[in-house]
Amino acid sequence: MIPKFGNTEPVSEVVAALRTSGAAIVSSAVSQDLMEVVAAELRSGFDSCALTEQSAFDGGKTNRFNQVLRASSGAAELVEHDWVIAVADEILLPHCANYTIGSMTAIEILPGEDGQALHRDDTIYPIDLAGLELQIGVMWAISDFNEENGATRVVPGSHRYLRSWHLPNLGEWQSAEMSSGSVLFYLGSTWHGGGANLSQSSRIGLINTYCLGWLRQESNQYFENPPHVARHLSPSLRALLGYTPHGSGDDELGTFVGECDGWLDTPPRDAWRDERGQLGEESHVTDQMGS
Ligand SMILES: O=C(O)CCC(=O)C(=O)O
Ligand SMILES: [Fe+2]
Repeated sequence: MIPKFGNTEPVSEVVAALRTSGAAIVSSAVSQDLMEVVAAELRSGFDSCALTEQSAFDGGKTNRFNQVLRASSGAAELVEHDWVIAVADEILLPHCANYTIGSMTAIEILPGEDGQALHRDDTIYPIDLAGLELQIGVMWAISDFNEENGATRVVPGSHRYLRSWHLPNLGEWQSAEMSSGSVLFYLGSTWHGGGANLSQSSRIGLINTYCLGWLRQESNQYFENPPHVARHLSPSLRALLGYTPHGSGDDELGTFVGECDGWLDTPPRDAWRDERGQLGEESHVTDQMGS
């Protein structure tokens, strides 16, 4: 089963389940009212897709688009929701000073769509190390998700198989059934895919991925959310998009000197101002030797 939690349960239990099963659901993390707002904001984006950008992987009866923050201010609440930040902190911060959004994708699976090929999202990165998660996926149920309408299929425990090793049993997938306003967390290494929609109505979700801050983002967030868009967003959201450096001092990555709306010279959260990796000085060595 995909472990499922109420929205008042401790984050630590959700994170423990996510580490063990590779996926976990938090029910009713936000109100249905918010989801109705987001659904209305995304509508014209879905309609203008008109199934134009399809591939075998993306499906022939699925509308998808990025640039979600331009379409929906409600989505900004989802992207930096307390639950998401709490879970992402636990999974990603052990391996980076700060993390960023890898991609934001609004997905509408229409009636008649087939099941998507099961896959891992982290195969975009040419590395696979046991215990090192490169990214997490966060799927918000904008409509209700159930097996009939194409709820995301997840293979519990499949994150434990290295790519170079052997395949988990992909037949063991389970549907991430959840009500509108709920959220599915899954690891980048967890096998999953969109479900077949056998119902008469569409299944609508928003997947945001969050990756280690020293990795290249899956979608270019600076083009998706250029400075004139980013400047209207909160500092924490701008930081999540990458409008702040990773690390500090001589080890900053993605640094920028100049004028840019939205840029933050210093990451807005204490936890993100990390001194790890600073060049050592002789005094550090002698201090450690107790002299
Ligand atoms: O739509 C879904 O439920 C999953 C989509 C997905 O996993 C993907 O496009 O990478
Ligand atoms: Fe995926």
